[in-house]
Amino acid sequence: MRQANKKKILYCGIVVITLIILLHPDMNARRTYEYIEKENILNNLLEEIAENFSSTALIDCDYEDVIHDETTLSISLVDGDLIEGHKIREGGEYAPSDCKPKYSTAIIVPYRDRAEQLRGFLVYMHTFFHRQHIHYRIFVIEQVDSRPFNRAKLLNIGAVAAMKAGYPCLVLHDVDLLPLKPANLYACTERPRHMSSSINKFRFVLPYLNLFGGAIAIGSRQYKEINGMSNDYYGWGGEDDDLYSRLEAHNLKLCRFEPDTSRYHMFTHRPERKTEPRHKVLSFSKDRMSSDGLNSLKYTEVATVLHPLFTHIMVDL
Ligand code: BGN
Repeated sequence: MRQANKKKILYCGIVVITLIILLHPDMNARRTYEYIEKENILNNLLEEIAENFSSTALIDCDYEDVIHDETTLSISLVDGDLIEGHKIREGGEYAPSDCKPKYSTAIIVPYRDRAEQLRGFLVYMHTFFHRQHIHYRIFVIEQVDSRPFNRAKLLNIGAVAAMKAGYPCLVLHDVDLLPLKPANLYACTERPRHMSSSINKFRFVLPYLNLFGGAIAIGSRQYKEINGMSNDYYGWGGEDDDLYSRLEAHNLKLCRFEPDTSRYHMFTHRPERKTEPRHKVLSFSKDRMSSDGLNSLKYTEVATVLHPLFTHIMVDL
């Protein structure tokens, strides 16, 4: 075969393969995943306030303005301080005083050994929440033992504390993620919601359709129904996929907001070491879910401290 013909065949091959990759349905699905349209967001929210919480305000808070807020916050807020007179109560709880909030949300953050990131996260998040008119409290659950990090078990511990405090809605949130759009309302939808579907680290593209990690919102009742998360994932990865399979087993379909509203900034850090056992644990996910989770949660609470900006629960797993 002549050299020129060979080149032509090679060239056509590359074009065909590129087209197959680009036109593959999953590729498009990731870029244009199904989401709740803006005008339907408020109808989809679970309107429920924490037990024991009452507001003296006379008018209800308005959330139309929040979901139509086009602002993008600057991540440089992490280097600043909170405004004076911010009215955050000890333990990191806040509610607007000039209107009656319709939503109470517990933000649960698993944590170890990232003091500077946590400081930036707290300042940023409290500033962010003040634009949302919700009642919320930030719980930071710190693993104090030296075993590999167990994100899901820490989230279970936080969920138990938040439910005890009467919160009907849980947001499970990584400390290295910052929501960029105040329109991304931190309230629970009727279906569990994957909030961080558009992260700078993944070039603002959803890596795969069943991803259910980073920042998610789930009603306390639903979290109980699926027996929370698995306690068996030590080290990086898999625990969020396990959570997704629990939703699937309970016929709970996830939902998302549109990509532009769901934009997040992820702080860069050394990649965590990926652990091999996660593949095996994940393959038995559905067999274990009724006996591994909230109903088998065992740990030692070392201390709980109410800081000005957060509730700090220290645990030995
Ligand atoms: C996946 C991880 C998730 C992680 C996403 C995004 C696993 C399971 C392998 C059996 N899943 O690959 O935990 O959130 O990447 O980083 O590792």
